[in-house]
Amino acid sequence: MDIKLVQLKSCGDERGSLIALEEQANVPFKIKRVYYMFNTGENVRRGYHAHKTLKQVAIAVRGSCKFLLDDGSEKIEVTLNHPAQGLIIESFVWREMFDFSEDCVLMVLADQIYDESDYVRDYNDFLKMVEEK
Ligand code: T46
Repeated sequence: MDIKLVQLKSCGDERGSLIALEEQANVPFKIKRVYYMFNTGENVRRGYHAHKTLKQVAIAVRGSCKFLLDDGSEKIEVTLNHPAQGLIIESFVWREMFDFSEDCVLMVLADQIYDESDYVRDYNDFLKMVEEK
């Protein structure tokens, strides 16, 4: 599986750092939604789904967490631990997020508004859908 972990350009000076996210530039789609998760409890593992069409970019703007990405034939673990790293998550990739640091703020930019019907929450259904693609 091709893991797309992009390095986001940081504009730093003596005052600190700044990263700008721009649709169809360093974010490879039109941004329809932004959400972020924080205060994630110890040993929490979340996600456990794939999306039929949604594309996203995930950035740990503070702290760190891990992703398990699974395209149905390969599983890869990715650590996000820097605000200048953007993980592109394509559709039809099963994802689980875990090992959140106490201070982790995981921000996600998405190309669609929230739509429960886009989720595939059963792993066997996911495998079948990948096979039939
Ligand atoms: C994904 C991973 C990386 C909303 O009302 N609007 C939203 O935009 C989102 C994302 C969630 N919600 C509600 C639905 C649930 O009641 O927030 C609650 C938690 O969402 P969920 O259980 O889907 O969270 P995760 O961490 O399992 O998954 C989320 C995204 O839903 C998902 O698209 O790819 O983060």
